[in-house]
Amino acid sequence: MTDDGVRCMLMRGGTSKGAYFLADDLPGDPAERDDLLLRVLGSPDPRQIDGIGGAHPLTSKVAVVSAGTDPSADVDYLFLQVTVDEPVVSSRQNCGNILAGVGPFAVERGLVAPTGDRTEVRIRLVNTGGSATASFPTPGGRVDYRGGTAIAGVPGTAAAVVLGFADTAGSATGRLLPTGRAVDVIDGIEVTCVDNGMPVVVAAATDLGVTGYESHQELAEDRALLDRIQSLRLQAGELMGLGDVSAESVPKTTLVAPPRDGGALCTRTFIPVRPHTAIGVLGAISAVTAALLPDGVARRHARLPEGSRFDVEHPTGHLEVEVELDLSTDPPTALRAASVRTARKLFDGTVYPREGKP
Ligand code: NQM
Repeated sequence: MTDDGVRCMLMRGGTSKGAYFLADDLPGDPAERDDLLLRVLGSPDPRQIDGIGGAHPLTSKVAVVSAGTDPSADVDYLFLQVTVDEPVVSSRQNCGNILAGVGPFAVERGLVAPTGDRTEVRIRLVNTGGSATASFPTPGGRVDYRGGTAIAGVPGTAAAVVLGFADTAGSATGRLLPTGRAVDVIDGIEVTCVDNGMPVVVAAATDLGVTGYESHQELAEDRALLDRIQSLRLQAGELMGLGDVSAESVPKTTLVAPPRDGGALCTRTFIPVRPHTAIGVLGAISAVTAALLPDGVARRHARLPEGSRFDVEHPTGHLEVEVELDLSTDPPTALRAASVRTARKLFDGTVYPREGKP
């Protein structure tokens, strides 16, 4: 950090956008760092007008990257969710979309040396202790963001970033089934609380009076529905051992319905109360995990294919994830998960935080 500003790279990671920093470019003290990030992104303010945040949870994100502290990882990645309209910075969740930019950023900043036409970076997920690998093209020793891979919710195509995950179970709660059950009843509705990379409350859309095929906009305008989602997640937070989650970004809620476009499951996700325009990567992995539980709520609505690849339908298209569970253990054991994303460097430079208190 200099008196004038902070070195920062703005990147699109999957269907999200965030400010990427080297840990060394930020204050070491977490309270000072968070204060700075609120001023960089422009929070709290519904428009984030005086910062670089995009006025939506999907575009109010931060990645803090440093050299790996453990020999099993090339880099450490701390994800921070900056609340748009509250002075809150949370480290309580992972973000698989922002993760897609972490490997390319590590190469851009010289933390990791490229290894030929493709480079694989081993990433420790500092928030939850899990790990991931990201593989992406680096022809001639430079990250190449161009390519032919399309992901729903992002116009055009870009280079594939192949993500693999390990140790996802119980990311924020310590358990794949944080309540110890595949089904709980909250507000008279059956839900499945699951945490395979992301703590998620899964319920049938019809139990909340919607079809599950609404657009993101229709859901955003349904105040009564959003109030019910908030009530569900507040109670689920307690049951999942997360305590009072009123100011937290987790758990998310995913409403499910039978697929209607060739997928395995149709989803509408709330982060934590605003509707997601698509679905998060680890959110989708957790929703599929819920659908694989023989007694879970989502199973009744899913059309599960053979094998471990699942096409998750969401408001703007499809997200394919791979999920492997061992259902012969009690509770089931998460074996591995994977997905393909794209990422793009948008700008690299110096960001100037607003003065004063957030
Ligand atoms: O679940 C949004 C996103 C996410 C999280 C959120 C994500 C994931 O789409 O891995 O990527 O759940 O807040 O960026």
